[in-house]
Amino acid sequence: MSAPDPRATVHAPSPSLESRFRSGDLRALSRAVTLAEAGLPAARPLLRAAREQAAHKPGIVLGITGSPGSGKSTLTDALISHLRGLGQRVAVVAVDPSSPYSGGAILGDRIRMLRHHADEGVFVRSLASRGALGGLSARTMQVLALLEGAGFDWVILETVGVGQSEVDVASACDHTLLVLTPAGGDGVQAFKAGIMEIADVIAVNKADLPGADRTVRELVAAQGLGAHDEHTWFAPIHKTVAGEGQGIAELVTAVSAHRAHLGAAGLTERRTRRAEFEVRSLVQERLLRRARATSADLYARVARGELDADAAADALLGGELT
Ligand SMILES: Nc1nc2c(ncn2[C@@H]2O[C@H](COP(=O)(O)OP(=O)(O)OP(=O)(O)O)[C@@H](O)[C@H]2O)c(=O)[nH]1
Ligand SMILES: [Mg+2]
Repeated sequence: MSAPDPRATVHAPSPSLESRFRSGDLRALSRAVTLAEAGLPAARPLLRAAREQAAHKPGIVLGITGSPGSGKSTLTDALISHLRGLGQRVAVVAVDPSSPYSGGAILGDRIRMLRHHADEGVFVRSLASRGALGGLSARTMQVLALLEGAGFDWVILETVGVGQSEVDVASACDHTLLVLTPAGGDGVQAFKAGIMEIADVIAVNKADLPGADRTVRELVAAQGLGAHDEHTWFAPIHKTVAGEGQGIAELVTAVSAHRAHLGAAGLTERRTRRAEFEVRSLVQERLLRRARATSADLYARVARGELDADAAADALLGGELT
């Protein structure tokens, strides 16, 4: 008999990791997050356990998006303080510090949020992973599921408000908070870019700067332009000054109102959509990995006209070459 592969034993889930995770042990959670982030199979039973626990006691999984510098991190920090004051446990995932857009900002974010570090009711983690198509990675969604399963009442995902991840956030979370500012026609831009459609709640942050009221009026007007009926949810719009904690209670109330609007059926629908998005992302990631690993010869044959691109794609997907 050959010796056991040491790598297999290092990452094998000890029976107690799952039970410690289930009992809300923060070290076990930390370990689970690390395993999930690395995409290791040992994370799978923990992910199932997390989903099972969350089904009994769903948390509020809130995605925050908005253009760079709009104040997402400052708002997140204010939300942590406010929610802690209400006795809620809060987990935060800040995504994509590797992005060229966020520069070194994430470090500042972490330092700011570190003031909560001694608080067992707060968990902050930043993730570098990016999805195959530049949006959120399936690993990020799994980390959200783990945090929720660990019993956090609120799980907040702060994304870089650029490109695909800005839109993905709505598929990865139960509720989406869009952060805009009075500056530079932010609201009109969001409307044009279709970002407003994914918002369940809107913050007009930096309301201490001129133009906040006008921005709110423009947003309200833009909301009225979209198709709607008596069931349409109009994202509540609140002015905030994140650094001062102004408007934060109103945002929390608005998110809770959206949860009530969704109801049990609406929440199940969102959760199914989240799961679908995660599975689809995994499929994309795997297929692209396979496509990248494919020998250049396949592509050379397409380039020479010996094979058409559809046939090459079929071959990659494991189908017959036609
Ligand atoms: N005047 C004013 N400044 C604010 C407010 N909220 C945040 N800021 C400032 O805006 C800057 C950017 O804030 P962040 O919270 O880092 O913004 P962000 O959206 O997380 O930025 P990225 O993660 O880099 O996209 C910081 O200098 C904040 O202090 C506000 O309500 N009013
Ligand atoms: Mg930030």
